[in-house]
Amino acid sequence: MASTLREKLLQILYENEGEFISGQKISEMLDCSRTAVWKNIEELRKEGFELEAVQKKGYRIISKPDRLAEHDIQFNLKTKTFGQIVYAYESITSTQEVAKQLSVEGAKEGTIVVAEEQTKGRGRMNRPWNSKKSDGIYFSLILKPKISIQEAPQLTLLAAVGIVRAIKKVTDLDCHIKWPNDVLLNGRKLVGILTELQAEADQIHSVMIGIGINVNQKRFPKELEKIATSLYLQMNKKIERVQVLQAVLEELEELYEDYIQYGFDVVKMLWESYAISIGKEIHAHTLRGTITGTAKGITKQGVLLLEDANGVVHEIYSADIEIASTK
Ligand code: BTX
Repeated sequence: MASTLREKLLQILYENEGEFISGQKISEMLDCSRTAVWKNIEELRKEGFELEAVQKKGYRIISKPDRLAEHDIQFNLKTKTFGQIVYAYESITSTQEVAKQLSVEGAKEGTIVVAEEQTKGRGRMNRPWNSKKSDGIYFSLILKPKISIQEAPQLTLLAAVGIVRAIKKVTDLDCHIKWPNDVLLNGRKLVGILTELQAEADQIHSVMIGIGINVNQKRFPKELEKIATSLYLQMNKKIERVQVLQAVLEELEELYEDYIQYGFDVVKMLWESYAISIGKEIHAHTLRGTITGTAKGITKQGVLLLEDANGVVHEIYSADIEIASTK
């Protein structure tokens, strides 16, 4: 909801995108002086908005800064609940931490927490997630599904499918999924997904899906150079992060609604169509050691099935996957 004069002005400019709107008309709509309009226009310019002012015609928006603020995310967002409540930060430790706190306090399903930068962004097993300022998308989505704890890993797979589809829509790039949570582009990690639960006994209170998408990084630190990629590195041009985030929220909501209504089957089928590991020989590095075998597929719970050389099929609940061959 637009509240300050600046936000209301921005909303008017957005709604008239491409067209001029006179200072007089804006001042009438906002019930303020033309000087106040002009002052707020200057404020927006300082924030990085490019605004054209032409005598007798008025103002119009030329370009907006690539930032992930509440208003930018919600403008033209075609969802019912996903992203309709936004907590946006310049810099925080981890969006997952804030999302957890918010869900304890009763945050609604679909609420998102987004940050321009994370100082302690993390992946699974507390591994760090590189979250450099303004280059990537770092956000957490709060869900309250009525599913069992055993079914929760399905949501990681659902998220991966939604992200692949959203990236295809915005960039026409084809990503692949490596079980359970890697979205790869040309064999390199483009996206990381971290699913965490708040639950009691077998009852889920909330699920926090943390998503990190590499968008405009031009380079990565040395340790990630060979394993990470960004949309910029693949396309050689900057991509508007808001556009990617909106597409991700829209795809996720659509899949999630179907999932809640009809179950995991559709997600499973789509997931398998994007997966690169199925049918290949892989090493599954688990906490209890490494198992090598052929990836057969996933179960209805989203568990990976791995057949070893002796024909024994292992159910893999959590592991890092390394593809051993391309046969
Ligand atoms: P993961 O454990 O599968 O991957 C973590 C590993 O990925 C790291 O050890 C490192 O090798 C590599 N890595 C680190 N940063 C990047 C990067 N930017 N691009 C590619 N590879 C990288 C993946 O965990 C789950 C990551 C979730 C991140 C989101 S961001 C919003 C939310 N908040 C938060 O703290 N985490 C999630």
